[in-house]
Amino acid sequence: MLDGNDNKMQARDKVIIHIDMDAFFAAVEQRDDPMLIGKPVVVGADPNNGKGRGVVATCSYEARKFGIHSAMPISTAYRLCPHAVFLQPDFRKYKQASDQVFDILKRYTPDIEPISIDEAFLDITGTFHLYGTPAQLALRMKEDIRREVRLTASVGIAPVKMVAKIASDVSKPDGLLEIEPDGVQKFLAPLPVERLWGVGKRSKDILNRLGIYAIGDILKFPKLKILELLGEQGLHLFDLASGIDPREVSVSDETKSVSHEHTFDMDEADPEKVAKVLFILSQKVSRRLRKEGLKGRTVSIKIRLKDFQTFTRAKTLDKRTNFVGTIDGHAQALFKGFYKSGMKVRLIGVRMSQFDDPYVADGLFVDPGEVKKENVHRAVDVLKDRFGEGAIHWGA
Ligand code: TTP
Ligand code: MG
Repeated sequence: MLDGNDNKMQARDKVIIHIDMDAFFAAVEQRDDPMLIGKPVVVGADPNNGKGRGVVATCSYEARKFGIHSAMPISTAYRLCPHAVFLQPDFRKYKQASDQVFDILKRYTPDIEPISIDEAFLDITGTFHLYGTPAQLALRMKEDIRREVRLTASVGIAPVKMVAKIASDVSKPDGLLEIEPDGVQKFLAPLPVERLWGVGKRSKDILNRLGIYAIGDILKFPKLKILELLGEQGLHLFDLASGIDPREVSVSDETKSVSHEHTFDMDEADPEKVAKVLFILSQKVSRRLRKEGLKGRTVSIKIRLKDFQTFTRAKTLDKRTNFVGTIDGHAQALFKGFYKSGMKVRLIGVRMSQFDDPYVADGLFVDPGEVKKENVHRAVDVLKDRFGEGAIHWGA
């Protein structure tokens, strides 16, 4: 039963972290080549003496002083600072650093929402006390990243996502800023309105015309007037300006996978038979990935034994794939590594995960061999769609 005090209890404040690596691609390049430290470094398309097409991916803080920024035409960047060091991106290196960083984040909470290759939200409400305070947790996390990955990150801590994100942004680079629940309004008030989520160029112009430049101005304005001019979004703005943002840190990693499993009619003691089933499952996973336009980087297998004990083994690849040979090759190797004589397998499964690398577009590395292989896979898919799974078999 609830006692009479319960209705006086406050909803518990969440503690949310937003973490974002500083000048990520450029920082990795500076880390790996000490000659680049302290210099303007621009990572992006080839500037080709100012005639290059394409854009800047990012640049070091030294290059930002010249006005260079992400998504700017590389020719403009060249004009602004011809003596900068221009480098073409090496995505594999960035992905590796990113994986290391995410592995560190996982030490501090399982509630992680990856946003991009260098950015994530963490809900540390239930774990920060293990490290003292939220700020102490954040400092340790930053220190782990500095020591193990040799990069700097900026961290914002706040009771809601939007404020945590703004806090990490304004503390950059190598920053740490905590906004406590009762300090949120004071923190937001002087910031320009376009800092609020959802305030783009159009809303900003409308607000500016009303004399609203700072977030604090919104709260002083008649609500009805804003509603009239901006509709529903106007009301939402009042909430955001007051620091109300109900969005939760959404941990969606598990849904981002494609898997197939098989339960044996009788527990299987013959590893050769299990291997055959693994191959069939790998084919199904491979095909489903292509159907959904996906490529995964982590192959895992699930093994349930006679006594219902369940195990997983995983391998993360250098490159994303949906090719059956690659998936099956790793699945088989994982199973071989796991199997011990006398085991009886009840269930076996194959899963592919880790699909998105927002900036690691496959189009950047068009390899004719891969294209050919891809076409063969598609042709087999078409036959199987038409004539059934058994219509055609992959050779060894
Ligand atoms: P950001 O975190 O936006 O930028 P950043 O880490 O380089 O710098 P900051 O210190 O301001 O956070 O993006 C992370 C990486 O994503 C960036 O290093 C390069 C890549 N990227 C692009 O390739 N194109 C883009 O337009 C942006 C914004 C980023
Ligand atoms: Mg960043």
